Amino acid sequence: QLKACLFDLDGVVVDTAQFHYAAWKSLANQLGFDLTPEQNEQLKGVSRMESLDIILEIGNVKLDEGTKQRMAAEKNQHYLELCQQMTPEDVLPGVRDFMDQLVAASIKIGLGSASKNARLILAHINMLDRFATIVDGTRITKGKPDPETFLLGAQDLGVEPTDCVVFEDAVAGIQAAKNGGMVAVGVGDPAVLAGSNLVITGFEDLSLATIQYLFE
Ligand code: B16
Ligand code: MG
Repeated sequence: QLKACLFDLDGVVVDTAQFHYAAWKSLANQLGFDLTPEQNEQLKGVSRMESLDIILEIGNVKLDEGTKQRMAAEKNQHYLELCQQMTPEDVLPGVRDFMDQLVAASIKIGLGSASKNARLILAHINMLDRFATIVDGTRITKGKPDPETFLLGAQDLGVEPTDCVVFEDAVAGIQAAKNGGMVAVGVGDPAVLAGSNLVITGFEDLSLATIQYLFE
């Protein structure tokens, strides 16, 4: 029975995925190679340092630990600069309406993000108080596809993982939800998000009944 919905942040609630991509791409370019949108899919939902490792592998570049820390910090600074322009209007279409349906049906709402910037982003879009719990990159020890992010969220909300739906735009996130025994709804391209119980292109016109149907 559906009791809680756990939302990923980047790429689900707000389109910060484009800013992450732009910041990583410019770092790759600086190192002398390109980062394609396909390669970028591997970075979604993955922590900052793990993302950097994947990028360095793509470019076949080896860096010492100190340089890696500096590059990650530079990427984050660039990312945050891009995020400065964000306002409540940048919340993806239909997200607020869908959450209103959840509230009306007494279904709990939580956030499950790998990002250490999650609270800052939520403040920009004025959504900090929409979530009964916020699990972000500062709270977890094992990133997606490990289920820790979402299991902590379910625990905070006092619900069983099997009573939760996870909304995710990342392959790693869908795997994390499945690994945690939750229903996984992909937000994006069905070809990329194989393994989801359902893939939606966005929240516009999504009715709660469609999600509840997944529990029958
Ligand atoms: P930060 P999500 C993830 O957020 C992003 O998808 C991923 O691209 C990013 O590397 C990760 O957060 C860490 O973000 O550098 O801000 O700590 O999709 O799990 O909400
Ligand atoms: Mg995401």
